[in-house]
Amino acid sequence: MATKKEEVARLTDGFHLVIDALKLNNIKTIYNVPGIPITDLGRYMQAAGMRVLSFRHEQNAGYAAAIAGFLTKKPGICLTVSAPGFLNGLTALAHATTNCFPMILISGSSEREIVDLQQGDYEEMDQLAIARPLCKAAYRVLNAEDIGIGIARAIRASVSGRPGGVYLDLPAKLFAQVMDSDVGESSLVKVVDAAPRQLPAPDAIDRALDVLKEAKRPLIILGKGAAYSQADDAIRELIEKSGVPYLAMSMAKGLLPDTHPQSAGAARSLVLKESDVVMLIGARLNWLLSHGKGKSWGDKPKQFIHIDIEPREMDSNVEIVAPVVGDIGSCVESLLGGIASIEWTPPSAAWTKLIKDKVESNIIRMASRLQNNNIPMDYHGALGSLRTVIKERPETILVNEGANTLDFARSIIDMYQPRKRLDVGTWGVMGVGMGTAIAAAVETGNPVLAIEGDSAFGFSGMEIETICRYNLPICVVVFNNGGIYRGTDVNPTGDKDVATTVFVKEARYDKMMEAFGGVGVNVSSPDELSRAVNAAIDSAKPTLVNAVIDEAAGTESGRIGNLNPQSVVGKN
Ligand code: OXT
Ligand code: ADP
Ligand code: MG
Repeated sequence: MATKKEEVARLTDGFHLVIDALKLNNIKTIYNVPGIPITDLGRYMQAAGMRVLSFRHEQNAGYAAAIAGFLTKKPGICLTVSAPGFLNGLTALAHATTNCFPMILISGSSEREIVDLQQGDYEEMDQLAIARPLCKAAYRVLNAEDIGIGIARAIRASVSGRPGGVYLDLPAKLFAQVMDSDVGESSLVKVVDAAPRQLPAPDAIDRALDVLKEAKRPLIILGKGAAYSQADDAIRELIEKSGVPYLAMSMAKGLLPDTHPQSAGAARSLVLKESDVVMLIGARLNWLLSHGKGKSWGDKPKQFIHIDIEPREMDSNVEIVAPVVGDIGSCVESLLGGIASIEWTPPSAAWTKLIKDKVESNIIRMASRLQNNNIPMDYHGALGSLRTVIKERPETILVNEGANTLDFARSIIDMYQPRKRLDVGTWGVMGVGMGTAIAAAVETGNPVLAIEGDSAFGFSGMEIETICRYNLPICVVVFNNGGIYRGTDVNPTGDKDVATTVFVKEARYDKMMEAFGGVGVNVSSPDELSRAVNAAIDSAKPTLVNAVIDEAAGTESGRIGNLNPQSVVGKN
């Protein structure tokens, strides 16, 4: 007869089945905040050799998981406790879905029987119902023998087709369910070809090439879907073989170096207005591209060729004359094949010269402003020095959030390698900074430079303890202008409360980093800033540089002030 010990050794449970299912699918990094009912799950995961990174707030763990998904093409995993922890993670899940990043939010939950009768369980909440409208798919597993299938479904849903966020609900009871380990093992599923290639139809490729070759002023727009697809070589070849000028959306910068002769980045307004045919590769015609509305060159409305994996994206804002539905790698390869088989004429010299002249004049205009060594610094002086840091260290991952801090950095700092610029994404959300920086360091091992507005930093600032705890090679630069947008607003009533956009004057964010054993530096000139950041990257030590910026520099809402509604009755 088997002893009690031998009998237990033949058993597995919900905790271990979750771990085995994730490991079987090569998922080994978890971003989490521990607590009931998942504390032991985190412990067992760590004991099983997984990397379990604990954050100070689930939203930041969620943003980390979301960007891990973008960087790796595998779902980033965020693990939270029930109701409040789940809700904290939910913003990040919705952000992942909005940005088309694969992520799985796994939350423990309370007992179904009590939740459904609303009898007041510990952290009672119908989490599955709440998550469903905010993600691509939502599943709950009630029985341990379904854990393998549940995790397989979540993985496939997150990465196949248009990537996005998936919610997986694991009730507390599930973890302690016991079963024979052989049966448990055979219930696990290794997902085969989680994101199958989706080949475009040949006639869609022919149609796209017909439109493109007739263009007098063609333009290619690369979006973050193109960066995500990791079809870097094919995309470069398409741009160079076709000779078509291109514009990189923010997180697609660096797919080809921003200094590439065909980059129209520094002539953005011109090419958007003056082009007649635009080929979108992994970019949506949303607010960031004025919904595709606006002027075209010539008599006809602008024509769009749209490459995307999601068929419903076509015609979402304007007519798409040549939809190309498929994965970007396959679509771009097919276009290259098509170009090779026809007589391809590159765009006219008149068009490329028009762009080149505008690029050159904008670059010259900007260059003089970048040289200044003003104290206190303005955005150009400070970013001019950081632009050189990235030029000399192109493998550095740049994380960027804020309003002016974001908008100026996007145009001033050239990127040279793919997936090195990570920012606020489609929603323009503040608070992604520290979670993004942590995941970027963890997933790639590269140095990370996070350029943060002082308001933006505040949304996730406590995670600098996490950065120090894991000793990550992250240098955070806080652009400290004492406020949201600017630090100069005054309360019109003259009351003792400061204006709504103003923070404590002369705050020292560097001291926060010192409190956790990291390096804090206070700088007031571009030269000092450059020295501090280079030293931080060389040392690979967690560092926070408090960069004092003129509180009067910058504008309300950065470059999107036009989106602020105006009062018809005027100001008080
Ligand atoms: O073509 P033209 O001639 O026009 O020139 C363009 C380029 O061609 C040229 N350019 C170049 N010139 C020379 N050389 C080079 N290399 C070069 N490259 C480009 O430069 C110009 C500009 O180029 P750009 O930027 O490409 O073009 P443009 O026209 O600006 O692009 C349009 C957009 C829409 C694509 C672009 O503007 C964009 O991507 N915008 C994103 C904006 C965004 O997402 N903003 C964040 C949200 S703002 C607001 O919502 C904030 N909040 C509210 C809040 C949020 N967001 N979230 C949450 C959870 N709660 C609240 C808050 C609280 S921001 C904020 C905090 C702000 O305060 P901070 O202290 O953090 O920050 P500071 O403002 O710094 O104080
Ligand atoms: P940006 O903000 O940079 O303009 P968007 O987030 O608007 O980019 O667009 C990204 C698009 O890329 C989405 O419509 C998404 O469906 C698409 N996409 C993501 N991955 C792929 C892929 N591998 N193949 C094709 N399209 C993809
Ligand atoms: Mg600010």
